[in-house]
Amino acid sequence: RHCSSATMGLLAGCTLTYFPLPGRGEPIRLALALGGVSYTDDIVQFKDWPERKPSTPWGSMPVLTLSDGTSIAQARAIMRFVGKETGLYPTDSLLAARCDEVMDTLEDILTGLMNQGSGLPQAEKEAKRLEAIQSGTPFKILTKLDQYVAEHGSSGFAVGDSLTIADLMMLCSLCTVTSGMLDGILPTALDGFANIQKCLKVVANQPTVKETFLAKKDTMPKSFMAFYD
Ligand SMILES: N[C@@H](CCC(=O)N[C@@H](CS)C(=O)NCC(=O)O)C(=O)O
Repeated sequence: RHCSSATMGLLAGCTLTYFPLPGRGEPIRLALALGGVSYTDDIVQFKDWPERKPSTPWGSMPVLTLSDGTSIAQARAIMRFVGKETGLYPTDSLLAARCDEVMDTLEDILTGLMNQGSGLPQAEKEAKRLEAIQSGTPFKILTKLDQYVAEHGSSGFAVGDSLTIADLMMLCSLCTVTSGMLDGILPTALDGFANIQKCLKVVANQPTVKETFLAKKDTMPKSFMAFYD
């Protein structure tokens, strides 16, 4: 991994702006930590977001701001940018496309579940979400993702034989699914996906990932801590 390029290059002194949540920001925080980048973790409290929103590129977070003031938004665009700078995004075009496939699939799963039952009364929303994760489209996509990582990754990594940004997003998106933040989805919802579980365990136990999570164990959802004693 080319940590020196990250420390000396474009990412030096950057700022990551996001909510006080793992969500879409945590995989970027992990990639920066793994790249040895010292960055400012700009945490926007929910009450302050309406004021900050209009000044962001797309009215959403995460946003990465470089030391010269350049802003980049859209979580997966930031992931690829940081991944290229830190050696966590494959230089091989096909492997890079495999990472993109996994990340786009994770986004489909997450938004698919979040949109499920939106606008319905609480009990109906929860029933819709439960059905989605047990037999609906998100379940079908998860079943395919479980096969995909077995086919395209090895040693527990989602793609290829080493850690990539796809692994970091696997861990953070899927622990968000089981975090309790999505009403109606149980902490055990993903237990049946053996290849996915293996990947989550391997990624969570990368030393820098473990150290990052344990440092904030009091505020991280339980699902992110399930890999440690
Ligand atoms: N496609 C965008 C979605 C970003 C997004 O929806 N971010 C949420 C937080 S995870 C947000 O900013 N919500 C507040 C809002 O939309 O006002 C991305 O991947 O970055």
